[in-house]
Amino acid sequence: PGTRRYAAVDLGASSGRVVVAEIGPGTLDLREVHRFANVPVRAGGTLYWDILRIHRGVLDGLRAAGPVDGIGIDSWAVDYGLLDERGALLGNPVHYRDARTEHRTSDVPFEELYARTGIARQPFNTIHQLAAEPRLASAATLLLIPDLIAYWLTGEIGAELTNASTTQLLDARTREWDPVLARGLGPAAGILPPIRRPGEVIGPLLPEVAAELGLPVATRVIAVGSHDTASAVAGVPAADERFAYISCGTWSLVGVELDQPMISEEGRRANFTNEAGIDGTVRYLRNVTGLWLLQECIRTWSVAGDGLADTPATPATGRDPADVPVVDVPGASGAGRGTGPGGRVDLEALLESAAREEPFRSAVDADDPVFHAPGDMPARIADFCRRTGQPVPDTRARMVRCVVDSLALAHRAAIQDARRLTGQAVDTVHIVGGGSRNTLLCRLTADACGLPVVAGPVEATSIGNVLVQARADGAVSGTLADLRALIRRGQPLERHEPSPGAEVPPAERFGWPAR
Ligand code: ADP
Ligand code: LRH
Repeated sequence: PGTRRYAAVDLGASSGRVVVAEIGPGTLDLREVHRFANVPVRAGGTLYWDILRIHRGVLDGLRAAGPVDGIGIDSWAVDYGLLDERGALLGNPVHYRDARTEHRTSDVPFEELYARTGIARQPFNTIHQLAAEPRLASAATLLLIPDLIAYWLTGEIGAELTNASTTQLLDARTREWDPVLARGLGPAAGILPPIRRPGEVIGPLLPEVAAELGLPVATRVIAVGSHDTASAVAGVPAADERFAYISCGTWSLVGVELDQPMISEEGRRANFTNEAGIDGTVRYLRNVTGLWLLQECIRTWSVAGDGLADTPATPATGRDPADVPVVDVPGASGAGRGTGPGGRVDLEALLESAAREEPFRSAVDADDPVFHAPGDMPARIADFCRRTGQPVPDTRARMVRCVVDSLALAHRAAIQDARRLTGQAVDTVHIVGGGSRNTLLCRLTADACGLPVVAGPVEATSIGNVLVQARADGAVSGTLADLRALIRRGQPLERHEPSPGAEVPPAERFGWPAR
């Protein structure tokens, strides 16, 4: 029983990474071997993922990983590629932040969609994107992003369960495609591939891929929780069941883990979703607009250049950042540094100055749809504050403070709702993902919730990914709780107690309009 090695391919909306885990009896060691920016491209008025660039990043990462006992792939949810009948990709996958679903969504009433799937209302859910999809008539197969990468590696076709649940086409109870919703796709009903479950072997590498990567042909790709949030929640180092989690990156996915879907009118109104988790669990959570707000501020400031070092907060160049690619974020060595064309926006320095600003001077409703599309986020935040009679953040530090304060309020609201809707006791809030590095946000979330926050691991998603592979391969055994115990033992975690006497104002104080 020596050490076994597994590669996690984790594709986030802001960056992709390949992590190698060495797993021995009771030990888990991780090493990031490759990281690349995930930069969407606008062309002909549509916002696309640069899927071949992403695939090249995956191949480079797997080459750097060297021989492994398994490869698992996860990514952001809902987006897909379409294949023709010969297996060729029909154009670039469209980004879930593209505007096409503003004009066209599924005809099925939301109440019925929720009753069948348990999935919350999001205009970008796959079922809605398909209603706005012009390429459907030529498509033979739909593959979600991790399934598409797995297909290019192995030639095998399937739809991994956890990510399939985010399409809003899956029956929440049977965990198979909902036959009525699938028939609603009309002639395209047959494009949905068979469901595969986390832990199933997808297949060995195609010989030509193995040769290109310098890996043995027998190297297997194993299905994991291919929805990044499913792997992240599996990677939460919870000690018992009394926890809530925040998977905090581009989005904050805030909720609790359940054994069964909970489909209620109240949950529907509160926009809580029932996504499929590992081992039959349900991720009962709300999508909170997360560090996207900060990412877009930084991108805007990078576009604006150097003239705006600290004040004013809004760019003066007149260039619309929506037309400029998302900045190159984390390099393997400088994770978290927003380095734009000028490389001048330093996230950690900004957060330090934000921490010195007056708390809760102004705050925005992070989930307001005005913040969804790429664009000039500082201007939108300023406008929101102006419209709601709040002081407009007039320096970068104040703008960042406003974003972080707003996210802490949104975290509190979602955790309160999750507790109220499920009756689940919550003693600890776990924050995992890149946002667990944001000490200010972790601290304010602890204060707002009045609960201790355990921050880390940063790479919970990759950890959840490799542990599901390792268990399928026999290198570890046990329940999700056993896997979590392994994480707790080996990973650096930081605990933030709520500060004594901290007062976080109620959201009503900020005068937001009802949505
Ligand atoms: P995704 O998977 O959605 O691409 P990540 O989980 O990688 O997102 O999180 C990325 C975010 O984490 C960044 O946008 C940034 O706000 C935050 N982050 C990363 N590194 C740091 C850091 N050193 N300090 C503070 N925040 C950080
Ligand atoms: C986070 C995430 C989230 C989805 C969104 C589209 O990366 O997968 O769970 O809702 O991207």
